[in-house]
Amino acid sequence: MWTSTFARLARPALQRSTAAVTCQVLKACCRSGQAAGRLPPSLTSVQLRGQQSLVSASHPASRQLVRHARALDQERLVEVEWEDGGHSSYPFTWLRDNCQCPLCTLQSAQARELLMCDLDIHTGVDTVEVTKDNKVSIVWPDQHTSVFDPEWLKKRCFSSAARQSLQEELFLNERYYWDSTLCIPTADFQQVLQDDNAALAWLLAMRRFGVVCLKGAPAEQGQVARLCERIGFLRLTFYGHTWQVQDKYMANNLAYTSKKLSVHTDYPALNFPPGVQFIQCLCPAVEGGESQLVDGFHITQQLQREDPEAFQILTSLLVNFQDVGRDYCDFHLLSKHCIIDVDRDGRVHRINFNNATRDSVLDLPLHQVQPFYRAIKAFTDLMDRPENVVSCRLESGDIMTFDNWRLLHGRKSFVSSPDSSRHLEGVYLDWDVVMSRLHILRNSVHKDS
Ligand code: OGA
Ligand code: NM2
Ligand code: ZN
Ligand code: ZN
Repeated sequence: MWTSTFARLARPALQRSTAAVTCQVLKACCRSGQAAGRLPPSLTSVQLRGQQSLVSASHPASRQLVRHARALDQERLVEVEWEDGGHSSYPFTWLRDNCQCPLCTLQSAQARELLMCDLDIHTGVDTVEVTKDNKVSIVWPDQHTSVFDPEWLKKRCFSSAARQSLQEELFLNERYYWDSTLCIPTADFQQVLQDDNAALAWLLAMRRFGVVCLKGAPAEQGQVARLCERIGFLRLTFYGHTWQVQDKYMANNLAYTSKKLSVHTDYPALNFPPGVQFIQCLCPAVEGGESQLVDGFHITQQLQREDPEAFQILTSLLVNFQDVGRDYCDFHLLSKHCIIDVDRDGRVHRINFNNATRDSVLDLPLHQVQPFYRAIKAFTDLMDRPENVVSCRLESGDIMTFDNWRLLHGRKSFVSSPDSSRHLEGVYLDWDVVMSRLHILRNSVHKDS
């Protein structure tokens, strides 16, 4: 089911390439622990500008009924038996820590008021019972009473399967990897601004595929900022609230020339690079300037398989970046990153790579310099492999919205002409702000459904 849904969204230009896309996507799926070939249960389909798109989203919590609850004093667990015969266990300490009563929780902030100094991490329980309205009520030795909703408890079940599915629902870390056969997902700018369903579909697709192109925006300055307001707020950097990509005299960045930009992530000179980027075409080049997109997570997976030594080097050696100049104000940025950041489980988390701002300062012992170059070269060779690159020509008004921690993007050189000069406007956001809007949209869309 999910294969065909994906195939419709990422409709390959050529029929013969369907299999390749499907294959890549399934591999990515497997990596994140998802069974291959099945649509994750949390995904449903909606229409997005005539195309099928994947929209999440976890279903609203279904009604849970408790059949029985009891204290296991030896293990210091409350065991809940559900109506369907399943069981969940909750540690006494955790239950006391998370009492939802107005004394323990500041309800207006959904914040814990109970202090650590008042939490007895060795507490026992006096009684456990299921109330008439099917809640789990616990009386503690000091006669404080906690009452827990069954849905609230079920969601927080400690079993490995339940934790995995809740973490996926909360953080949406499942990604669908792609190659040159991707048909860039599109959405309608006006719909995204006006309709919560469309906005949710847009953000979910950006999270999962790393890129969505918005069509139908007026080709005038201010639209990317408007789009940020739809989400929350933009990320101010030394290049300003929004920034103008144009061929500029005495450019303070390679991007502000008409030269080729090899694929890169933006702003690794910041120690916390922007997570999301919107870039709108206000005026395309007369000649040249085509965009290239590469799925950085996909090529990282390829590198790990094909050249584990290079992968090891790029995930462990720190590279200096620098950015010096004047724009919003004067700046002199220094940072250090692994080119490939992985999380504690070894899964790729962020790519940090812009060849233009990679510093000539290289904090490596002599014997590591050549191996380091060999590793970067292996990685950039993968970036340049035609089967990994999606090329497109932005049309006037188009807004590319993408995951700047994952996507590598670049452009061909272009011919500057005095009467019609290429002009793009861009803006950055943090993933925290985008994810926050995503969670709110998901809740409101579900409430209405
Ligand atoms: C940039 C950039 C792309 C383009 O400004 O960082 O990647 O098409 N621009 O000019
Ligand atoms: N611009 C486009 O890493 C970078 O320097 C990316 C940033 C100038 C805001 C370019
Ligand atoms: Zn309480
Ligand atoms: Zn860029």
